[in-house]
Amino acid sequence: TELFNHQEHKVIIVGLDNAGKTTILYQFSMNEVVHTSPTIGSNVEEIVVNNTRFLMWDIGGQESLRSSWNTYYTNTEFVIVVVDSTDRERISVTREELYKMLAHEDLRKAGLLIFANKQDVKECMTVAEISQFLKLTSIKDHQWHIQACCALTGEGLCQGLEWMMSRLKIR
Ligand code: G3D
Ligand code: MG
Repeated sequence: TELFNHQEHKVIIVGLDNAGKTTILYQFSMNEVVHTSPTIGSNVEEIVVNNTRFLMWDIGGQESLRSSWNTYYTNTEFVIVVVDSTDRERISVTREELYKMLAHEDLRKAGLLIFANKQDVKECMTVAEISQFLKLTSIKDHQWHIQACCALTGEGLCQGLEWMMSRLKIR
């Protein structure tokens, strides 16, 4: 056990149902794609990267569960928002949920990582399009970063983690 490394950074993974949250969490925890089923309730994994420990909570994204996201906010250091880049119809719902979260007192200091997932799918939205839809450049009171990824292959996921690690260092 790591006696000197007791600090754990709490991360919540949010996003609409089917965005790829569970697949990302499995990639982080096992480094392989496993069959996933819809998240009912929540799921938590501890991920250790270069001696840094993240406790990642995968929070269900179905409409009925979204109203309870705020029960997870206490002590959260990073919010990972997973976007299904193929889902143009629901990106506005994601935007609504995003700004609701950012306005929450308990997330005042949280960093925001957006995964533009499913980049392997032809004609998906690009990072630039998603940034525009989500009005990311208007976010001045949170550190944020958007990362293209494909949860199925794991592409882009490490870069997202690296951004989180880089934010920890400059605090
Ligand atoms: P959720 O936990 O956010 O609800 P899941 O989402 O992780 O359960 O993923 C929902 C579906 O999207 C799954 O498909 C999963 O395989 C698929 N998916 C996740 N990431 C990617 C990706 O990067 N590219 C593609 N093409 N598909 C992805 P199924 O068919 O198992 O429901
Ligand atoms: Mg899930």
